[in-house]
Amino acid sequence: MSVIQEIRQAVIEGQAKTVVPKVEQALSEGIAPDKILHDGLIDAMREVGELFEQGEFFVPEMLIAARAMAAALEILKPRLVEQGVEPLGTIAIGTVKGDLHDIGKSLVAMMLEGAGFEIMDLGVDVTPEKFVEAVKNGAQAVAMSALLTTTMPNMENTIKALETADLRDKVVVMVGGAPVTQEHANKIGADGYAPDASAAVRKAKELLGV
Ligand code: B12
Repeated sequence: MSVIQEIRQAVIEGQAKTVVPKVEQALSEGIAPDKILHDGLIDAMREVGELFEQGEFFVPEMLIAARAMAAALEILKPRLVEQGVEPLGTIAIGTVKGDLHDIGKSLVAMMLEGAGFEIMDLGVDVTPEKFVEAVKNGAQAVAMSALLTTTMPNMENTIKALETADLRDKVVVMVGGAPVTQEHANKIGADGYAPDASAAVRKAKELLGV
């Protein structure tokens, strides 16, 4: 089994103690951090989602897999985030109200930071009011993540709250997360959508003109 496959397997089994030295090993073997991320970690979470759907995994298994992934991300973060000199702009990012999934959101935040943006990480379960507050505090863009079909409407609610606060035309709104699509972004009046963290960086640069 290759070290990438071992990493993938350890995340699926939720073995944080195995995954950490394996990621270190992969890095010392010269494997690119984004290969470890995509082929090892992200692919493992996709598999975990499938196992959950098939009724083979339950919430506790998803949770320990997520913890193993988070431990691995801690090691990869310095390798993925290269310090930009001048901040390109400030982006407030969060997972919408009612939704506690934070891995994808944190990954997008990490990559945006690496590309030179200043990040206000609002965390998970973020109310429309908190996003509005962040814009009042200087964010030029709002990036919302949702992983549940039941919380996707809170993206639209946040956009409405920005309109009510008379801030909608002062801020760029980006959305993403596994169930979110370009069509959905268009429907709710977001400015942009991206399917993954690297595409999110490209989209943020395009929308902010930097
Ligand atoms: C890990 C996980 C959990 C963990 C979360 C731990 C954590 N700290 O995040 C725990 C166990 C807590 C959990 C709980 C639940 N979960 Co869950 N979970 C997952 C799982 C397996 C992986 C999610 C993940 O981290 N993926 C890896 C990351 C890297 O991918 P990502 O989030 O999609 O992010 C990428 C892109 O989408 C994009 N992106 C993400 N955000 C943004 C934002 C912007 C602005 C942009 C541009 C791009 C972008 O870039 C990211 C990086 O490439 C998914 C399955 C799946 N395939 O998605 C289910 C899944 C999302 N969960 C699901 C469910 C049902 C639940 C629960 C309701 C289960 C329950 N009965 O309690 C609860 C809900 C809790 C809540 N209120 O939020 C369902 C949702 C079904 C649906 N249609 O709504 C899924 C799809 C599983 C399934 N197949 O049924 N879950």
